[in-house]
Amino acid sequence: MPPKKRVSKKKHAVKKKITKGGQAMASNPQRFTFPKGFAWGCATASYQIEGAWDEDGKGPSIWDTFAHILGNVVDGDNGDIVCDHYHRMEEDVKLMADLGMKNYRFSLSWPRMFPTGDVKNVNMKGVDFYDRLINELLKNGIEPLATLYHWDLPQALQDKYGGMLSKEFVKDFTAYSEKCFELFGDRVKQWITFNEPSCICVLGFGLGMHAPGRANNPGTEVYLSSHHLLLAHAYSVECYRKKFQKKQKGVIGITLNAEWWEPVSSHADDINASNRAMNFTLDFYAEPIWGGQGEYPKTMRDAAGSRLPAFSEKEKKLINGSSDFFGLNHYSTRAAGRPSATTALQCLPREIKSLWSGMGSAGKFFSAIKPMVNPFAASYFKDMDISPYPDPAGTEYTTMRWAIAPRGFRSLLNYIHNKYHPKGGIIITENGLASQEDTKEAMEADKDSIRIPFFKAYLREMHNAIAVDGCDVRGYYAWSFMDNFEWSFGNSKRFGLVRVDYDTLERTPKPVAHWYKGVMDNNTLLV
Ligand code: PNW
Repeated sequence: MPPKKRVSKKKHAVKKKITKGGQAMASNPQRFTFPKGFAWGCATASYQIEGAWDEDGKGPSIWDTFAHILGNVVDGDNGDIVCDHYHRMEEDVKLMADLGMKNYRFSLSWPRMFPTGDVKNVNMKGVDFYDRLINELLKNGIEPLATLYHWDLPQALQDKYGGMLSKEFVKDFTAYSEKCFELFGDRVKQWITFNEPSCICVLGFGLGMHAPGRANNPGTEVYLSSHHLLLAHAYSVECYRKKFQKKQKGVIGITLNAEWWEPVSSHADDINASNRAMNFTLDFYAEPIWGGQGEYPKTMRDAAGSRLPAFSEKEKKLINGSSDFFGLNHYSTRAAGRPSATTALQCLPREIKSLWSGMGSAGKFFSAIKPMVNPFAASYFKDMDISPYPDPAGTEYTTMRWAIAPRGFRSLLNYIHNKYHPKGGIIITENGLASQEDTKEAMEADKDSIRIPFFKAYLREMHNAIAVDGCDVRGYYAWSFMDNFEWSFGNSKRFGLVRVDYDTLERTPKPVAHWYKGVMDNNTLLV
């Protein structure tokens, strides 16, 4: 059979399975109701939607710089305009309200408000934008959740001292966050310090796939940037708790990203490898905060030695317990196995293929692959010491090539609940998928045949985790409100509940948006 036909047959088969399942249950749908007060909503991030990258006094961010270098982003896309949310904010909030959003997670752009990163130099037009956004949300009955840092560091601080590689970053981030609490804390009652430390540090300082695009010292810089990030988080939380929390009555936490890692076989070495994968991705940041000791995981300290900085006794006390809830971004499940020459040879082609699809150019690709394959240089990847495999159940993949594996979501929630018992519960601050929609017509005709079943299946597993397993999950934010700039993949991956036409900037709700409204309105999933 020619390959083209094979692909379409496969796609068809998936659709059939899903439709059949949907129809079989449609006549007698099962209802899964979530706990009272469960927070439903959607999320975005400043650089991914705002555009207006150099307007009204905004300073450049490391993502402006990174995306402007040809070869860093697929198709040379960037965030200069993207969704133009900066100029269409009122219209977007209105659409959110129409689509039944009750909560909205957005991020504040540090360089829009403080162009040089220094809080002494404030750009009032930038502050005014977020003031208006927050007021508009509240006017429309939507509760704001603000992320202080979703990757757009002021370029000035990268130039001044290397950004997160310097301890100076800790002081500057804390000062910036304090200003935000002062400016918006009368209305914003939920704060997130950092979005996804692992993506920031591993992709930005290990693989060079994200700004600031460094991949030369993955054996030290991943650890150093992570260390400063965690300290900045801890000091910022201390500041909020000491100076604002009592009066403003809000909560503050951090969002970690994690895939669920399963062992590729029941062999003890493979089980150890999957545990190490969890340690190096999720626990790296979770253990210092929720592990009770303010320390990095032992496996990591053993593997990295002095390349992983240690917290002082004072810092341990500060970081331990420094989050009022556990923010979690989850997308997919993978498998880990013991490393060996044979498995490396088996696994590398797939890793290379998926890395390649996210790279703007061959040069970029080769610098990113180096830290993963160079057997001589110290690296975070070598310290982790696993062979990664695709999801063992071999299910379908999204257009990000991420496996659709809802059962992993339930396992991950259990892992976090049982290991950390986070006070304030777990809030899913992102979950969602990119699926292929080349035109508006194709998108409408397809009726979200991949997206709706994806959300149904993931929400069903979240419900299982809550109702059957007793996990304390308090909220869920779909990623994302609208199609946006997907980092090194540019505009090519569409994660939105709302479609954005990048030529006309027209917004069109996808079928999934109407379906999701039903879930939010009734606090109930019908399957
Ligand atoms: C998150 N991974 O990033 C970010 O918070 C969002 O800004 C982003 O648009 C969204 O997920 C979708 O990618 C991730 O490699 C980037 O597993 C990479 C991974 C996970 C999350």
